[in-house]
Amino acid sequence: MAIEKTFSIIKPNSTLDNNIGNIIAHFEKNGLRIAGAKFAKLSKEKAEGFYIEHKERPFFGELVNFMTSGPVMLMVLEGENAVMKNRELMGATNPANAAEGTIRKLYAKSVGENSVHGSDSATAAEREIAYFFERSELTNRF
Ligand code: FUP
Repeated sequence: MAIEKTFSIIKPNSTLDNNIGNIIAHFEKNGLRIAGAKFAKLSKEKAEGFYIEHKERPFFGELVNFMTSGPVMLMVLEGENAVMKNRELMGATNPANAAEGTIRKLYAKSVGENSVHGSDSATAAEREIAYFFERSELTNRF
C-alpha cells in the first residue's frame, strides 16, 4: 500500500465542544500523521466553494451556515492508504448509522453537525488540499 495524503476538517461542533485534541489523538493512534494544519474561521465564499458539488442540494444553505458558524481545524493527514483509512475512522455521514468507536459515533450531533470532513477519493483529496494549502505549507511525515 502507498503512503497518501488526504484532507480533513474538524468541524465547528467539535471545536465548540473542545474535542480537537480527542479527534487528532484518534488519527494519530491509528497511524495518520498531520502533514499540514491551520485553525481558521471560513468565509461564506470559501465554504460555498469547498462544497460546490452540493450547491443544488436542499441542505446546502444550512451546511454553509454551519461550516461558517465557528472555527475549524483544516488538516492534511498522511499515512498508508490515508484516504480510505480516514473515511473508516470517521464513520458514516449520519452518526445514527456510524459504527461504534468511529469519530462521528463518538462526537457528532447530527447528519449536519457531524464533527469531521474527510476526502472521499484521491482526486477529491488533491483538489481539497490545494483549495486550502500552498505546497510550501505541507511536509512529508513518512
Ligand atoms: P461525507 O462525505 O460523509 O461528509 O458526506 P457527503 O459528502 O454526502 O455530505 C457532505 C456534508 O453535507 C455532510 F458532512 C453534512 C451535509 N449533509 C447534510 O447536512 N444532510 C444530508 O442529508 C447529507 C449531507
